[in-house]
Amino acid sequence: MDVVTIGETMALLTPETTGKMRYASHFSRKFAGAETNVAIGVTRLGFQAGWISRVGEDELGKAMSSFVRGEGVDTSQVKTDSQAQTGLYFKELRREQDVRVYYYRAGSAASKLGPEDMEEDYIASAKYLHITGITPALSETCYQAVRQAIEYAKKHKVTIIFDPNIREKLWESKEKAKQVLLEIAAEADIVLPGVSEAKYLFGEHDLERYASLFIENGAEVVILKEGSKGASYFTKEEHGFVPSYQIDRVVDPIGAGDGFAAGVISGLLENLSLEKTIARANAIGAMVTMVNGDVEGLPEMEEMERFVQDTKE
Ligand code: KDG
Repeated sequence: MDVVTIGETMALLTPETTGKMRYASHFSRKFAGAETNVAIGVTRLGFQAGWISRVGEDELGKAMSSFVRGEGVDTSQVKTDSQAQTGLYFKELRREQDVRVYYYRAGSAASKLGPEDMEEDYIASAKYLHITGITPALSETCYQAVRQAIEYAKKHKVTIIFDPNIREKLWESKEKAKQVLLEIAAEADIVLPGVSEAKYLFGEHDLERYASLFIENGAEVVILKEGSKGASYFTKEEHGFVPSYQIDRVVDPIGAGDGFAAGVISGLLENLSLEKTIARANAIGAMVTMVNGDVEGLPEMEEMERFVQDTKE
């Protein structure tokens, strides 16, 4: 396995019309979750990804597992839970700059994930363990599952890549979110915060200071995402900024960060320089925003290369 990830995927319902969702009566049904968005992104680029999760023993759970498996992700570590349902989320596209997300996931099958669902050999077989800040927010057992996975990854020298993915609606308080996210960031080798997430975790600082705070906290590589501008990278030895690509219209921004993470993981798997890795990640993040759905815009390698050639930075 090139990368293993752990987390919840949900049925995603989006109104077929833009504007206030209260007036919508027709919805499209897709599937999405930050972790499978990344796993599918990596798989589409030609690498092997595995997903650890739980789904309900229901129609949505069955369709979701087949969808993720159909995309080529290994689902051998996905358990079916007869006691809990598959989670749902709605994405309301009010206007280009106003996209809202509503969760119906409390008590879902995936929130019952626990340390006993983490298979040591499976995690040890991966080159990268991808962790998001969403999974530990879902429940205490999910938090323990993440801790267990990190312990196995460290034992077997699997590189840990952490995307804070702060979802305030999932946390009981900002203090709790900060405490858990910084604790996990401290265990990670590579962290991928957005600038607003760095601000949430550390308060108002400049980019260099954010990077040194993450490095003092334990990370070796910090990639700070600056939205449509691009991203900066920092290690103890080097730093730089890589601009993103100019696109005419954003159709749906949700999932761009996961596309970015898939680009980072694939670049690192190919031993590209950080600069080339981030250029690829920027391209994939931009491409995801051009299509409705979290994973539908994720490119194959050749498509991504064509986009890079044809699009201005
Ligand atoms: O990054 C996109 C995710 O936020 C979306 O797919 C849904 O996983 C999701 C979540 O928990 O918000």
